[in-house]
Amino acid sequence: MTDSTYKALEPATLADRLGSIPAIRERTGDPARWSVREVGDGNLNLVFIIDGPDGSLIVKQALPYVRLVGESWPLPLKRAFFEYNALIRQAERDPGSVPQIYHFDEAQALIVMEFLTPHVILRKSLMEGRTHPDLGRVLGEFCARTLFRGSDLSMPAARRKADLALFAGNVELCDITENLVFSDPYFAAPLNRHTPALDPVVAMLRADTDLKITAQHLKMAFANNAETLLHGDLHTGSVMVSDSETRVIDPEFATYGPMGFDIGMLIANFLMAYFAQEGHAEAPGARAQYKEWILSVVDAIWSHFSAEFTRLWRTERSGILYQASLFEDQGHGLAAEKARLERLAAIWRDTLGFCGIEMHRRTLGLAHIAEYDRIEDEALRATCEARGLMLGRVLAVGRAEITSMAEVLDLARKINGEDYL
Ligand code: SR1
Ligand code: MG
Repeated sequence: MTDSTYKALEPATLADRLGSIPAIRERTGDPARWSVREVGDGNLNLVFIIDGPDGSLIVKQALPYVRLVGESWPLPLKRAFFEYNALIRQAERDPGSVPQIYHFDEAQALIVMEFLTPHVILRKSLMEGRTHPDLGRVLGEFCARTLFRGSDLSMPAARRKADLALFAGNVELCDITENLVFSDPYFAAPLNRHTPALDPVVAMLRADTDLKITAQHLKMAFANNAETLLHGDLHTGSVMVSDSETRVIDPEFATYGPMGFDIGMLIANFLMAYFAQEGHAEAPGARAQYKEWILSVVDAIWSHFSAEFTRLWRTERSGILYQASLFEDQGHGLAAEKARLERLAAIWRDTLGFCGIEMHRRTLGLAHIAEYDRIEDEALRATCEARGLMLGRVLAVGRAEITSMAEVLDLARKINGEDYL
C-alpha cells in the first residue's frame, strides 16, 4: 500500500469524504445532518463517531505515527489492513464476538464499523466497579475459538500457511510488542516511566536475572512459536461491554504467535484491575466483594477457555496436527485426550508467563493502564502497583510450578495483603 493519497480525517471533512459511500450513507442517512466527534483515547489511532439521522457508525483511521508519542515515532498505515483481516477472521471463528465491518479503505487506512451502544470500554467499567454477566465465559470462548480455529489444529494447512505469511507483514506492530513488552521493562529504556515510589521494587526486578531470562524465553516464544493467529493486544481496553453483551475490538497487533499470549495478556489486565481497586474504592474496603468478582472472571476465562478448547479438540480437529486418523481411528482415543491435556498444560504455562510480563510492562514501560494511572494518591498507587509487580514476577518465573487457577487467585489475594514499599 502506498500512502500517497492518504489524508487524516477531521470531523469537519468527514461528511465530504465519506458521505457518498453507500455502505455508510445507508446506515446513517443524509451526511448534511451528520454530527461527527473524534473520540479516540487509545495509543495509536483516530476514532470518530458519526451520528446521522438514521443511525450511528464508528470510523477508525490509522495515523502514520504513534499517537501517544507523536510524529517522531512513525508507524505504517498498513496496520489497518491487518486489523481488518483479523476482524473478518474473528467474526468467522467466533460469530458475534467483534463489531460488524461495513467498509474498509486500505489507502486511507480506515475501517467503518458498527457503533456499539450502550457499550463502554471494559477498563472504564472495572474502575467504576460495575459487573457484567457472562464476561468470563464470552472472553474464554473467544480465546478458545479464535486461537483453535486459527491454528494447524483446525485450518487447512495451505490456508494457515497463507495467513501466517500475510500476518508476518505486521512487522512494526510486532516490533512494538517485542520491545515494549519483553525488553524495555527490564532496563531503563528511554520511553519507560514509573511511579517514583516504586524505585526500590523496580531496582530489585531489574537486578533479577532469572526474571530477565524468563522474559527473553517468553519473547522467543512470542517471536518464534507461530501457533495461531493472535488478537495480539487483548487487554481490557480492547473489550467493550454492556449489561448484556461483550465484544472484542482493536486487533491491529494481530500476528501468528503462541496461544497463551492472548489469554495471559487478558488475565494480567484483570489482575491489575484487582490490585487497583483500593485506589478507586468509595471508602476503604468498599470494593472487597467487587475484587472477588474480578477474580471470578479470571477463573471463568480459563475454565471456559479450557472447556471450549476441549470441545473443539474433540469435534473440530481437522488440521494437520494430532489427526484423528492417527489417534481415534486407530483406537487411541485415550491418547488423543492425553495429548490434549499436554497441550493445555503447555498453553497454561505460557499463559502465566505472558501474564506476569504484561503486569510488568504496564507499570514500568511506556504504555500504562488507566486503573493505576488514575489513582491520584501516589503512595497508594505505588502500593497497588508494587503488588501487581510482585505477582507478575511469581507467575512469570514460577510458571512451571503453578498448576491451577485457584493457586493463582490465592496468590493474588495473599499479595494484595502485603506492603512491599
Ligand atoms: C506505542 S503503542 C503502546 C501500546 O499500545 C497498544 O495498545 C499496545 O498495547 C502497545 O504495546
Ligand atoms: Mg488498541
